[in-house]
Amino acid sequence: MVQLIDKDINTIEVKEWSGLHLLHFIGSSCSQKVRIMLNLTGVKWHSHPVNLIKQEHLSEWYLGINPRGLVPCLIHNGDVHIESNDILIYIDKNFNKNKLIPHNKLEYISKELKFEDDLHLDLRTLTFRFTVPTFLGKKDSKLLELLAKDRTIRGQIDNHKKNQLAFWKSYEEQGINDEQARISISKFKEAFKRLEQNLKKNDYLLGKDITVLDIAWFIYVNRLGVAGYPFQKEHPNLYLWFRKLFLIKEFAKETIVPFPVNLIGSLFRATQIIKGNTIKKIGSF
Ligand SMILES: N[C@@H](CCC(=O)N[C@@H](CS)C(=O)NCC(=O)O)C(=O)O
Repeated sequence: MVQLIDKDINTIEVKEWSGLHLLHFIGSSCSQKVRIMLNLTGVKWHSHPVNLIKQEHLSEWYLGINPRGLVPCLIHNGDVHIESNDILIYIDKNFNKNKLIPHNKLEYISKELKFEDDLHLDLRTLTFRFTVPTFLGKKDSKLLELLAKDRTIRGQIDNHKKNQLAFWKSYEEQGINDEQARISISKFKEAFKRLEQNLKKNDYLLGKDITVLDIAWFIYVNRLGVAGYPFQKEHPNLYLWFRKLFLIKEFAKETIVPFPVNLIGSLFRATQIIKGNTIKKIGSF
């Protein structure tokens, strides 16, 4: 669980916030994941949008709450929780009557969520290669310097952001090249083959009931579907599972993209198809 300790938090006003607060961005996959969880529990929460396009997550104010400069972040009665998967477990433990983590499965689920989180940079790689125009994706160098400053998580200098900084530096210099995209696609192909196997015999990833694993992977499949990953052809059970979850309003609601973003995305993807820059082509599907 990544719950910050007192001295990690530099934006001290949040320590006074009572109730449940989520700092999040509409189009962020990790935020969508947590919002689906909150929708399913029905718990009341306060919304604090953090606009990633305006790079508000790299402001001194936000870095004083989440030193990693990432959304989402959950604040419960002044306690600050980061890392979306840890937040899912926290919500399930503290607010959820209809448990989405069966009591004897916490260890297994935690391992699987770690596996999913380890693919997050690959998700970002494919998102930024296939769904976001480079001019929109680039970060302000001054803000990256702010992010690079040493800050602590649970009292220790946090090295977690080194990978992120390396990602943004490389993105600034050369965008996402074919080789980077291929590596990320092949990791997902392997991960999805395993999920496909589970779904041959089960309705959901862990059996007959929805668990947090379904929430976590739903979001990845949604994002990669937008990026053009051919789920229906490659992983038909996963495709049907996604469609089934999409019929549940608590899930569907979080995948809606605001009109201007959707329009820019659609135009970008259309030009990429014309140029032959598609996930199908790069991934040799
Ligand atoms: N492991 C983190 C990853 C969070 C993450 O990467 N969030 C993305 C949005 S989905 C973000 O804040 N990106 C902003 C950026 O990298 O500048 C979690 O699960 O919370």
